[in-house]
Amino acid sequence: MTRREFTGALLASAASLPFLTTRPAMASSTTLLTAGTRTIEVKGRAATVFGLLQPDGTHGVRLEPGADFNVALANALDAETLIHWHGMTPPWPLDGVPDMPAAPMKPGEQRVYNFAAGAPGTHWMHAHTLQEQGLLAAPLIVYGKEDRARDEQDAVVLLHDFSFTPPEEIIAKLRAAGGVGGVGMGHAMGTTMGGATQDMMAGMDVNDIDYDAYLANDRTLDDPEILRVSKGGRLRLRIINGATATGFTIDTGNLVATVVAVDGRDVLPIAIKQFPLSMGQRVDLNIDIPREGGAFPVLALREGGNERTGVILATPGAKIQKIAGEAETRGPLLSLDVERQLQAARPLMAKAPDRKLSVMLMGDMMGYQWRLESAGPLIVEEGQRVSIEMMNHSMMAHPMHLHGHHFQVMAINGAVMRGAIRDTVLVPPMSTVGIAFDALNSGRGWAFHCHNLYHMAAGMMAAVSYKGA
Ligand SMILES: [Cu+2]
Repeated sequence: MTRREFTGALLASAASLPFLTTRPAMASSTTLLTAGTRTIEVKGRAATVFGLLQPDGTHGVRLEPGADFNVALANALDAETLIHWHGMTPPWPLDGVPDMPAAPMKPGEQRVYNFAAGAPGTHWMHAHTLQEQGLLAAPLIVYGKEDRARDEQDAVVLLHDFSFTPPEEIIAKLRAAGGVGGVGMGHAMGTTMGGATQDMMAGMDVNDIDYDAYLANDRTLDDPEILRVSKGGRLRLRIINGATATGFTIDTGNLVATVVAVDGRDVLPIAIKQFPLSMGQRVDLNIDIPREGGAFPVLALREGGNERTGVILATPGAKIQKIAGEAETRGPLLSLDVERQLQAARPLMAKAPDRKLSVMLMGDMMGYQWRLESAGPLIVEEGQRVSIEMMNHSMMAHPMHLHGHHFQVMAINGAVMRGAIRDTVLVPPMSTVGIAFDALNSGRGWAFHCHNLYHMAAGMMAAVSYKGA
Protein backbone atom coordinates (compact mmCIF):
# COMPACT_ATOMS: atom_id res chain seq x y z
CA MET A 1 0.00 0.00 0.00
CA THR A 2 1.39 3.41 -0.87
CA ARG A 3 1.27 6.39 1.46
CA ARG A 4 -1.56 7.96 -0.49
CA GLU A 5 -3.60 4.78 -0.44
CA PHE A 6 -3.17 4.32 3.23
CA THR A 7 -4.16 7.89 4.08
CA GLY A 8 -7.32 7.21 2.13
CA ALA A 9 -7.78 3.97 4.02
CA LEU A 10 -7.61 5.77 7.34
CA LEU A 11 -10.28 8.25 6.27
CA ALA A 12 -12.45 5.44 4.97
CA SER A 13 -11.97 3.58 8.23
CA ALA A 14 -13.14 6.53 10.31
CA ALA A 15 -16.14 7.03 8.05
CA SER A 16 -17.16 3.40 8.30
CA LEU A 17 -17.36 3.53 12.09
CA PRO A 18 -20.36 5.76 12.81
CA PHE A 19 -21.21 3.78 15.95
CA LEU A 20 -18.07 5.11 17.58
CA THR A 21 -19.87 8.35 18.39
CA THR A 22 -22.27 6.41 20.59
CA ARG A 23 -19.41 5.13 22.72
CA PRO A 24 -18.07 8.03 24.78
CA ALA A 25 -15.07 6.00 25.98
CA MET A 26 -13.67 6.08 22.46
CA ALA A 27 -12.46 9.29 20.83
CA SER A 28 -13.28 9.90 17.18
CA SER A 29 -9.73 8.98 16.20
CA THR A 30 -9.95 5.55 17.80
CA THR A 31 -9.09 2.75 15.40
CA LEU A 32 -11.18 -0.37 15.75
CA LEU A 33 -9.05 -3.46 15.44
CA THR A 34 -10.54 -6.94 15.55
CA ALA A 35 -8.69 -10.10 16.42
CA GLY A 36 -10.47 -12.64 14.27
CA THR A 37 -9.99 -15.44 11.81
CA ARG A 38 -9.55 -15.30 8.05
CA THR A 39 -8.78 -17.74 5.28
CA ILE A 40 -5.62 -17.67 3.23
CA GLU A 41 -4.30 -20.11 0.65
CA VAL A 42 -1.05 -21.87 1.43
CA LYS A 43 0.42 -24.07 -1.31
CA GLY A 44 -2.99 -24.73 -2.80
CA ARG A 45 -4.67 -25.51 0.52
CA ALA A 46 -7.10 -23.27 2.36
CA ALA A 47 -5.84 -22.35 5.79
CA THR A 48 -7.81 -20.70 8.56
CA VAL A 49 -5.51 -18.26 10.31
CA PHE A 50 -5.85 -15.37 12.71
CA GLY A 51 -5.63 -11.71 11.81
CA LEU A 52 -5.84 -8.21 13.28
CA LEU A 53 -8.08 -6.30 10.93
CA GLN A 54 -9.61 -2.86 10.74
CA PRO A 55 -13.15 -2.58 9.33
CA ASP A 56 -11.75 -1.59 5.90
CA GLY A 57 -9.55 -4.67 5.77
CA THR A 58 -6.28 -2.95 6.75
CA HIS A 59 -4.11 -5.47 8.55
CA GLY A 60 -2.63 -3.94 11.69
CA VAL A 61 -2.21 -0.24 12.45
CA ARG A 62 -0.47 2.61 10.67
CA LEU A 63 -0.25 5.81 12.70
CA GLU A 64 -0.14 9.23 11.10
CA PRO A 65 2.57 11.66 12.29
CA GLY A 66 1.79 12.99 15.76
CA ALA A 67 -1.14 10.61 16.37
CA ASP A 68 -1.48 8.75 19.65
CA PHE A 69 -1.76 5.00 19.68
CA ASN A 70 -5.51 4.84 20.15
CA VAL A 71 -6.93 1.43 19.38
CA ALA A 72 -10.10 -0.32 20.47
CA LEU A 73 -9.21 -3.99 20.30
CA ALA A 74 -12.10 -6.42 19.95
CA ASN A 75 -11.76 -10.15 20.49
CA ALA A 76 -13.87 -11.88 17.84
CA LEU A 77 -12.18 -15.24 18.45
CA ASP A 78 -13.86 -18.07 20.28
CA ALA A 79 -10.89 -18.15 22.64
CA GLU A 80 -9.21 -15.74 25.06
CA THR A 81 -6.48 -13.56 23.60
CA LEU A 82 -4.28 -10.54 24.28
CA ILE A 83 -2.08 -8.54 21.93
CA HIS A 84 1.42 -7.21 22.64
CA TRP A 85 2.47 -3.99 20.87
CA HIS A 86 6.03 -4.99 19.99
CA GLY A 87 8.38 -1.99 19.84
CA MET A 88 6.01 0.39 21.58
CA THR A 89 6.63 1.74 25.09
CA PRO A 90 3.15 1.84 26.64
CA PRO A 91 2.48 2.08 30.36
CA TRP A 92 3.12 -1.39 31.79
CA PRO A 93 -0.59 -2.35 32.28
CA LEU A 94 -1.16 -1.96 28.50
CA ASP A 95 1.78 -4.11 27.38
CA GLY A 96 -0.23 -7.15 26.37
CA VAL A 97 1.49 -10.12 27.96
CA PRO A 98 -1.21 -12.29 29.56
CA ASP A 99 -1.33 -11.69 33.32
CA MET A 100 1.66 -9.31 33.20
CA PRO A 101 -0.47 -7.71 34.51
CA ALA A 102 -3.62 -7.63 32.34
CA ALA A 103 -5.86 -10.67 32.14
CA PRO A 104 -6.51 -12.05 28.66
CA MET A 105 -9.57 -10.73 26.84
CA LYS A 106 -12.59 -12.99 26.84
CA PRO A 107 -14.36 -13.79 23.56
CA GLY A 108 -16.46 -10.76 22.62
CA GLU A 109 -14.58 -8.43 24.94
CA GLN A 110 -13.30 -5.03 23.74
CA ARG A 111 -10.55 -2.90 25.31
CA VAL A 112 -9.20 0.53 24.49
CA TYR A 113 -5.44 1.04 24.33
CA ASN A 114 -4.49 4.70 24.34
CA PHE A 115 -0.91 5.88 24.87
CA ALA A 116 1.77 8.06 23.26
CA ALA A 117 3.07 6.47 20.08
CA GLY A 118 6.68 7.51 20.70
CA ALA A 119 9.27 7.95 17.96
CA PRO A 120 8.33 6.95 14.40
CA GLY A 121 9.37 3.48 13.33
CA THR A 122 8.54 0.01 12.08
CA HIS A 123 6.94 -2.07 14.81
CA TRP A 124 4.41 -4.86 14.97
CA MET A 125 1.81 -6.50 17.16
CA HIS A 126 1.26 -10.11 18.06
CA ALA A 127 -0.32 -12.46 20.54
CA HIS A 128 2.12 -13.34 23.29
CA THR A 129 0.84 -16.91 23.29
CA LEU A 130 0.89 -19.94 20.98
CA GLN A 131 -1.74 -18.06 18.92
CA GLU A 132 1.22 -16.18 17.41
CA GLN A 133 1.93 -19.35 15.41
CA GLY A 134 -1.52 -19.05 13.84
CA LEU A 135 -0.60 -15.63 12.39
CA LEU A 136 -2.11 -13.51 15.16
CA ALA A 137 0.40 -10.82 14.18
CA ALA A 138 0.26 -7.64 12.09
CA PRO A 139 2.32 -4.55 11.24
CA LEU A 140 2.29 -1.50 13.52
CA ILE A 141 3.91 1.40 11.70
CA VAL A 142 4.40 4.80 13.32
CA TYR A 143 4.91 7.37 10.57
CA GLY A 144 6.77 10.60 11.27
CA LYS A 145 6.78 13.96 9.50
CA GLU A 146 10.17 13.01 8.02
CA ASP A 147 8.62 9.95 6.41
CA ARG A 148 6.03 12.15 4.73
CA ALA A 149 8.65 14.65 3.54
CA ARG A 150 10.80 12.01 1.83
CA ASP A 151 10.27 11.31 -1.82
CA GLU A 152 10.02 7.56 -1.44
CA GLN A 153 7.47 4.82 -1.76
CA ASP A 154 6.72 2.91 1.39
CA ALA A 155 5.87 -0.78 1.76
CA VAL A 156 5.69 -3.29 4.59
CA VAL A 157 6.57 -6.98 4.45
CA LEU A 158 5.56 -9.24 7.34
CA LEU A 159 7.36 -12.58 7.34
CA HIS A 160 5.98 -15.66 9.02
CA ASP A 161 6.48 -19.38 9.33
CA PHE A 162 3.39 -21.47 8.75
CA SER A 163 2.38 -24.97 9.80
CA PHE A 164 -0.82 -26.91 9.29
CA THR A 165 0.06 -28.62 12.60
CA PRO A 166 -1.41 -26.86 15.65
CA PRO A 167 1.27 -25.29 17.90
CA GLU A 168 0.25 -27.41 20.90
CA GLU A 169 1.10 -30.47 18.83
CA ILE A 170 4.39 -28.92 17.65
CA ILE A 171 5.51 -28.28 21.21
CA ALA A 172 4.51 -31.78 22.31
CA LYS A 173 6.58 -33.24 19.46
CA LEU A 174 9.55 -31.02 20.36
CA ARG A 175 9.44 -32.26 23.96
CA ALA A 176 9.12 -35.88 22.87
CA ALA A 177 11.87 -35.69 20.23
CA GLY A 178 14.28 -33.88 22.56
CA GLY A 179 13.63 -36.26 25.42
CA VAL A 180 13.92 -39.45 23.40
CA GLY A 181 16.54 -38.64 20.80
CA GLY A 182 18.44 -35.86 22.48
CA VAL A 183 20.79 -35.67 19.51
CA GLY A 184 21.33 -31.96 20.00
CA MET A 185 21.53 -31.29 16.28
CA GLY A 186 18.29 -29.53 15.63
CA HIS A 187 16.76 -32.60 14.06
CA ALA A 188 13.80 -32.56 16.36
CA MET A 189 11.31 -32.72 13.54
CA GLY A 190 13.27 -35.17 11.45
CA THR A 191 15.35 -32.83 9.30
CA THR A 192 18.37 -34.22 7.55
CA MET A 193 21.30 -32.05 6.60
CA GLY A 194 23.91 -32.30 3.88
CA GLY A 195 27.54 -33.03 4.81
CA ALA A 196 28.98 -29.57 4.29
CA THR A 197 26.21 -27.84 6.19
CA GLN A 198 26.48 -30.38 8.97
CA ASP A 199 30.21 -29.66 9.32
CA MET A 200 29.58 -25.95 9.37
CA MET A 201 26.95 -26.36 12.04
CA ALA A 202 28.80 -28.99 14.06
CA GLY A 203 27.30 -29.08 17.51
CA MET A 204 24.88 -26.26 16.81
CA ASP A 205 21.13 -26.47 16.82
CA VAL A 206 19.75 -24.32 14.03
CA ASN A 207 16.07 -24.94 13.51
CA ASP A 208 13.68 -26.54 15.94
CA ILE A 209 10.85 -26.90 13.50
CA ASP A 210 10.32 -27.60 9.82
CA TYR A 211 7.37 -25.63 8.62
CA ASP A 212 4.91 -26.29 5.81
CA ALA A 213 5.51 -22.85 4.34
CA TYR A 214 7.28 -19.55 4.82
CA LEU A 215 5.14 -16.50 4.15
CA ALA A 216 5.74 -12.90 3.10
CA ASN A 217 2.53 -10.90 3.56
CA ASP A 218 0.61 -14.20 3.81
CA ARG A 219 1.95 -15.53 0.49
CA THR A 220 4.54 -18.02 -0.69
CA LEU A 221 6.73 -17.69 -3.78
CA ASP A 222 4.13 -19.79 -5.65
CA ASP A 223 2.05 -16.61 -5.76
CA PRO A 224 4.14 -13.81 -4.29
CA GLU A 225 3.09 -10.24 -3.65
CA ILE A 226 4.13 -7.98 -6.51
CA LEU A 227 5.03 -4.51 -5.24
CA ARG A 228 4.64 -2.01 -8.03
CA VAL A 229 7.53 0.44 -8.02
CA SER A 230 8.61 3.31 -10.28
CA LYS A 231 11.62 3.28 -12.55
CA GLY A 232 14.34 5.31 -10.88
CA GLY A 233 12.26 5.66 -7.73
CA ARG A 234 13.24 5.00 -4.14
CA LEU A 235 11.46 2.50 -1.96
CA ARG A 236 11.47 2.15 1.82
CA LEU A 237 10.84 -1.50 2.52
CA ARG A 238 9.92 -2.17 6.14
CA ILE A 239 10.53 -5.86 6.82
CA ILE A 240 9.25 -7.50 9.99
CA ASN A 241 10.29 -11.00 11.01
CA GLY A 242 7.03 -12.18 12.56
CA ALA A 243 8.03 -15.84 12.35
CA THR A 244 7.78 -17.73 15.62
CA ALA A 245 10.86 -19.91 15.26
CA THR A 246 12.64 -19.04 12.00
CA GLY A 247 15.51 -16.66 11.37
CA PHE A 248 15.83 -15.26 7.86
CA THR A 249 18.51 -13.57 5.79
CA ILE A 250 17.02 -10.79 3.70
CA ASP A 251 18.53 -10.96 0.23
CA THR A 252 18.09 -8.10 -2.24
CA GLY A 253 19.69 -10.00 -5.12
CA ASN A 254 21.19 -7.69 -7.72
CA LEU A 255 20.19 -4.52 -5.93
CA VAL A 256 22.26 -2.93 -3.20
CA ALA A 257 20.04 -1.82 -0.33
CA THR A 258 20.76 0.72 2.37
CA VAL A 259 19.92 -0.21 5.95
CA VAL A 260 18.38 2.92 7.47
CA ALA A 261 16.68 1.59 10.61
CA VAL A 262 16.52 -1.53 12.75
CA ASP A 263 13.73 -2.30 15.22
CA GLY A 264 12.15 1.05 14.31
CA ARG A 265 15.19 3.15 15.23
CA ASP A 266 17.44 4.92 12.70
CA VAL A 267 20.98 3.72 12.20
CA LEU A 268 23.83 5.33 10.29
CA PRO A 269 23.19 4.03 6.76
CA ILE A 270 25.13 1.00 5.57
CA ALA A 271 24.96 -0.69 2.17
CA ILE A 272 24.14 -4.40 2.10
CA LYS A 273 22.86 -7.17 -0.16
CA GLN A 274 22.13 -9.53 2.71
CA PHE A 275 20.82 -8.71 6.14
CA PRO A 276 20.19 -11.13 9.04
CA LEU A 277 16.74 -10.79 10.61
CA SER A 278 15.93 -12.81 13.68
CA MET A 279 12.48 -13.37 15.17
CA GLY A 280 10.89 -10.15 16.41
CA GLN A 281 13.39 -7.90 14.61
CA ARG A 282 12.64 -5.35 11.90
CA VAL A 283 14.77 -3.67 9.25
CA ASP A 284 14.00 -0.65 7.07
CA LEU A 285 15.79 -0.83 3.74
CA ASN A 286 16.06 1.91 1.17
CA ILE A 287 16.17 0.44 -2.30
CA ASP A 288 16.79 2.54 -5.40
CA ILE A 289 15.01 1.08 -8.40
CA PRO A 290 17.18 1.19 -11.55
CA ARG A 291 16.08 3.72 -14.20
CA GLU A 292 15.79 0.98 -16.80
CA GLY A 293 13.25 -0.78 -14.60
CA GLY A 294 12.62 -4.50 -14.26
CA ALA A 295 11.55 -7.06 -11.70
CA PHE A 296 13.59 -7.44 -8.53
CA PRO A 297 12.92 -10.15 -5.96
CA VAL A 298 13.56 -9.34 -2.32
CA LEU A 299 13.86 -12.72 -0.67
CA ALA A 300 13.95 -14.04 2.87
CA LEU A 301 16.19 -17.12 3.07
CA ARG A 302 15.47 -19.56 5.85
CA GLU A 303 18.42 -19.87 8.20
CA GLY A 304 20.28 -23.11 7.48
CA GLY A 305 17.57 -24.28 5.07
CA ASN A 306 16.82 -24.20 1.35
CA GLU A 307 13.39 -22.66 1.78
CA ARG A 308 12.75 -19.04 0.95
CA THR A 309 9.94 -16.57 0.65
CA GLY A 310 9.68 -12.95 -0.42
CA VAL A 311 8.13 -10.28 -2.58
CA ILE A 312 8.85 -9.05 -6.09
CA LEU A 313 9.47 -5.36 -6.82
CA ALA A 314 8.33 -4.67 -10.36
CA THR A 315 8.22 -1.57 -12.53
CA PRO A 316 5.31 -1.14 -14.99
CA GLY A 317 5.41 -3.73 -17.78
CA ALA A 318 8.31 -5.67 -16.29
CA LYS A 319 8.43 -9.37 -17.05
CA ILE A 320 8.10 -11.31 -13.80
CA GLN A 321 9.74 -14.69 -13.62
CA LYS A 322 8.67 -17.38 -11.23
CA ILE A 323 11.04 -18.02 -8.37
CA ALA A 324 11.21 -21.44 -6.76
CA GLY A 325 10.32 -21.65 -3.09
CA GLU A 326 13.45 -23.71 -2.53
CA ALA A 327 16.94 -22.51 -3.39
CA GLU A 328 19.86 -24.73 -4.36
CA THR A 329 21.91 -23.48 -1.44
CA ARG A 330 21.02 -23.13 2.20
CA GLY A 331 20.41 -19.79 3.84
CA PRO A 332 23.33 -18.50 5.93
CA LEU A 333 23.46 -18.92 9.69
CA LEU A 334 22.61 -15.64 11.37
CA SER A 335 25.67 -14.00 12.88
CA LEU A 336 26.48 -10.65 14.47
CA ASP A 337 28.84 -9.59 11.65
CA VAL A 338 26.41 -6.95 10.40
CA GLU A 339 25.33 -6.06 13.98
CA ARG A 340 28.93 -5.01 14.68
CA GLN A 341 28.71 -2.44 11.88
CA LEU A 342 25.44 -0.90 13.03
CA GLN A 343 25.50 2.40 14.88
CA ALA A 344 22.50 4.23 16.24
CA ALA A 345 21.77 7.55 14.54
CA ARG A 346 20.74 8.86 17.97
CA PRO A 347 22.69 6.83 20.55
CA LEU A 348 22.11 6.82 24.30
CA MET A 349 23.88 9.63 26.09
CA ALA A 350 27.29 8.36 27.22
CA LYS A 351 26.98 7.29 30.85
CA ALA A 352 28.34 4.54 33.06
CA PRO A 353 25.73 2.00 34.16
CA ASP A 354 24.17 2.55 37.59
CA ARG A 355 23.00 -1.04 37.66
CA LYS A 356 24.68 -4.03 36.06
CA LEU A 357 22.66 -7.18 35.49
CA SER A 358 23.76 -10.43 34.01
CA VAL A 359 21.69 -13.25 32.58
CA MET A 360 22.64 -16.71 31.37
CA LEU A 361 20.74 -18.28 28.47
CA MET A 362 20.49 -21.96 29.24
CA GLY A 363 18.94 -25.10 27.84
CA ASP A 364 19.14 -27.75 25.19
CA MET A 365 17.10 -30.02 23.00
CA MET A 366 17.06 -32.72 25.71
CA GLY A 367 13.50 -32.61 26.97
CA TYR A 368 13.23 -29.22 25.33
CA GLN A 369 14.00 -27.18 28.44
CA TRP A 370 14.97 -23.54 28.05
CA ARG A 371 15.52 -20.93 30.75
CA LEU A 372 17.12 -17.65 31.78
CA GLU A 373 19.29 -17.69 34.90
CA SER A 374 20.43 -14.72 36.93
CA ALA A 375 22.02 -14.24 40.35
CA GLY A 376 18.80 -12.69 41.65
CA PRO A 377 15.65 -10.96 40.46
CA LEU A 378 16.19 -8.38 37.71
CA ILE A 379 15.39 -5.21 39.67
CA VAL A 380 16.11 -1.68 38.49
CA GLU A 381 15.32 1.78 39.81
CA GLU A 382 13.59 4.56 37.93
CA GLY A 383 16.14 6.78 36.19
CA GLN A 384 19.00 4.28 36.30
CA ARG A 385 21.20 3.47 33.34
CA VAL A 386 20.98 -0.31 33.32
CA SER A 387 23.30 -2.73 31.56
CA ILE A 388 22.47 -6.37 30.96
CA GLU A 389 25.08 -8.89 29.89
CA MET A 390 23.52 -11.90 28.18
CA MET A 391 25.68 -15.01 28.04
CA ASN A 392 24.41 -17.80 25.85
CA HIS A 393 25.51 -21.14 27.29
CA SER A 394 23.37 -23.14 24.87
CA MET A 395 23.89 -24.42 21.36
CA MET A 396 21.01 -22.45 19.87
CA ALA A 397 20.79 -18.77 19.02
CA HIS A 398 18.26 -16.74 21.01
CA PRO A 399 16.76 -13.41 19.88
CA MET A 400 16.32 -11.63 23.21
CA HIS A 401 13.51 -9.09 23.54
CA LEU A 402 12.94 -6.59 26.35
CA HIS A 403 9.45 -5.12 26.58
CA GLY A 404 8.67 -1.46 27.19
CA HIS A 405 12.17 -0.15 26.44
CA HIS A 406 14.68 0.36 23.68
CA PHE A 407 18.24 -0.64 24.46
CA GLN A 408 21.55 0.01 22.79
CA VAL A 409 23.87 -2.85 21.83
CA MET A 410 27.05 -2.05 23.80
CA ALA A 411 29.26 -5.13 23.52
CA ILE A 412 29.65 -8.31 21.49
CA ASN A 413 31.81 -11.05 22.97
CA GLY A 414 33.55 -8.52 25.19
CA ALA A 415 34.34 -6.04 22.41
CA VAL A 416 32.86 -2.72 23.49
CA MET A 417 30.84 -0.85 20.88
CA ARG A 418 28.13 1.74 20.56
CA GLY A 419 25.75 -0.12 18.33
CA ALA A 420 22.17 0.07 17.23
CA ILE A 421 19.20 0.97 19.40
CA ARG A 422 16.91 -2.05 19.38
CA ASP A 423 14.30 -3.96 21.28
CA THR A 424 15.40 -7.43 20.11
CA VAL A 425 18.98 -8.64 19.67
CA LEU A 426 20.32 -12.00 18.61
CA VAL A 427 22.61 -13.83 21.03
CA PRO A 428 24.31 -16.63 19.01
CA PRO A 429 25.36 -19.94 20.61
CA MET A 430 28.14 -19.59 23.19
CA SER A 431 28.25 -15.82 22.63
CA THR A 432 27.85 -12.81 24.91
CA VAL A 433 25.98 -9.62 24.07
CA GLY A 434 25.83 -6.54 26.32
CA ILE A 435 22.99 -4.03 26.15
CA ALA A 436 22.16 -0.83 28.03
CA PHE A 437 18.97 1.15 28.53
CA ASP A 438 17.59 3.96 30.64
CA ALA A 439 14.97 2.79 33.11
CA LEU A 440 12.30 5.36 32.31
CA ASN A 441 9.14 3.27 31.98
CA SER A 442 8.20 1.94 35.37
CA GLY A 443 6.56 -1.46 35.67
CA ARG A 444 6.28 -4.31 38.12
CA GLY A 445 7.57 -6.86 35.64
CA TRP A 446 8.49 -6.10 32.05
CA ALA A 447 8.76 -9.28 30.02
CA PHE A 448 12.33 -10.12 28.98
CA HIS A 449 12.48 -13.25 26.88
CA CYS A 450 13.67 -15.23 23.89
CA HIS A 451 11.56 -14.46 20.83
CA ASN A 452 11.59 -18.06 19.67
CA LEU A 453 7.98 -18.77 20.64
CA TYR A 454 8.73 -22.37 21.64
CA HIS A 455 11.73 -21.43 23.75
CA MET A 456 9.60 -18.83 25.51
CA ALA A 457 6.79 -21.33 26.00
CA ALA A 458 9.34 -23.78 27.43
CA GLY A 459 10.44 -21.25 30.05
CA MET A 460 12.92 -18.85 28.46
CA MET A 461 11.38 -15.76 29.99
CA ALA A 462 12.14 -13.44 32.89
CA ALA A 463 10.88 -10.05 34.06
CA VAL A 464 12.61 -6.73 34.70
CA SER A 465 10.96 -4.99 37.65
CA TYR A 466 11.19 -1.44 38.89
CA LYS A 467 11.81 -1.06 42.62
CA GLY A 468 8.74 0.33 44.33
CA ALA A 469 6.49 -0.03 41.26
CU1 LIG B 1 15.59 -19.05 22.29
